[in-house]
Amino acid sequence: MFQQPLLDANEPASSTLQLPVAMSTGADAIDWLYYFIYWFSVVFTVGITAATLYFVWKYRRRKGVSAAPTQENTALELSWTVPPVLLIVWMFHVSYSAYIRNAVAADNALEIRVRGARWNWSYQYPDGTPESGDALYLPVNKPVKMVMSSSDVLHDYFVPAFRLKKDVVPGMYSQLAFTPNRLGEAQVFCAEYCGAGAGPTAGGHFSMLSKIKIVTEAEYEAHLKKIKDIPAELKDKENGTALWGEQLYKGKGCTTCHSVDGSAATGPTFKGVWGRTETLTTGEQVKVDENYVRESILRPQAKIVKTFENGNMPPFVFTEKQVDAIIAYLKTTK
Ligand code: HEC
Ligand SMILES: [Cu+2]
Repeated sequence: MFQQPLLDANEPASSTLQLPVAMSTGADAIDWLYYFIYWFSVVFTVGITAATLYFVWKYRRRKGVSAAPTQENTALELSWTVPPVLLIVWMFHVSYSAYIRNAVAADNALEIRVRGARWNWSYQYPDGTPESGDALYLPVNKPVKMVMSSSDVLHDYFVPAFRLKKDVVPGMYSQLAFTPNRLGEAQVFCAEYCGAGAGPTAGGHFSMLSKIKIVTEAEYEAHLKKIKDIPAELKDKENGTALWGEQLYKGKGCTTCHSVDGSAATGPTFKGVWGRTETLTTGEQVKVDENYVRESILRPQAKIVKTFENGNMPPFVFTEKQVDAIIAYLKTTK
């Protein structure tokens, strides 16, 4: 294994001029390569430009001097062909081994399901627990394998701190393997332009952000335990379930398509949604009740509300308790 010593977020950051702090084991090899190629390009660009300018000056047109015919020079030609080819073959070899190191997961890797949808990332832990916040928690120094898919269009999972980026493609799985080795937070972006929403509250490609929180094993276990249940601070409150539902509504990206103030967006407003009668694309009428909301969240394409045909709500993964909480919240958004 390519295990590196455990680094702490409080230690001086090892970010360089161009790259953010490296937080995974594969990152060092990538950084080395990046800077090698960078300086390689700098040296040759400067060298070739300087030589060109020098020769332009040296062999400029002068009165009474006529150009001598150029001759073949095998030694010179070999010298600018063979060494660069060898260098490039060697660079390919080094890059390919760094790539393979990041493409093959360890046997005991923690398997995380990642779903991309316009415009949020959602996660599922190995035991099936969906991540309810906007951040994935991972224990430090444990190999991770991400199995990624898209619910709608092409996305791209990009974690600069890990030096990793992989397309997330509808209709197939893609994978990422890494071992986070530094406590702290890694920013996640979508690196594939995946559209823009309509309406004032609508999001877009730019808002498809997420975080990976790298924590100790104990903190990871505690977090998993916590997200399966209603947050402790809401437990004893009278309207705790509805407040939890509100947290989920805000934390899971529902706000990008659903308002609670009646304003138009990609999806129907949640203002007065409970008990409302919706007309579906089939012409059928349905009353918004527990079963309808449940189905709308877990299988959004089953019943489509008329005039919202193009909204394309992605399916969400929630526990039963979380669905109950959202239902409780929607009863309150009058
Ligand atoms: C990408 C935009 C988008 C996101 C994000 C989204 N929805 Fe939707 N939602 C829609 C659209 C469009 C509809 C209407 C079409 C349909 O019924 O599928 C809809 C319909 C619904 C309905 C039925 C509402 C009604 O008036 O009939 C519910 C309930 C719902 N969404 C809940 C949620 C929840 C909860 C979330 C967050 C966990 C969420 N949605 C996130 C676009 C979205
Ligand atoms: Cu995207």
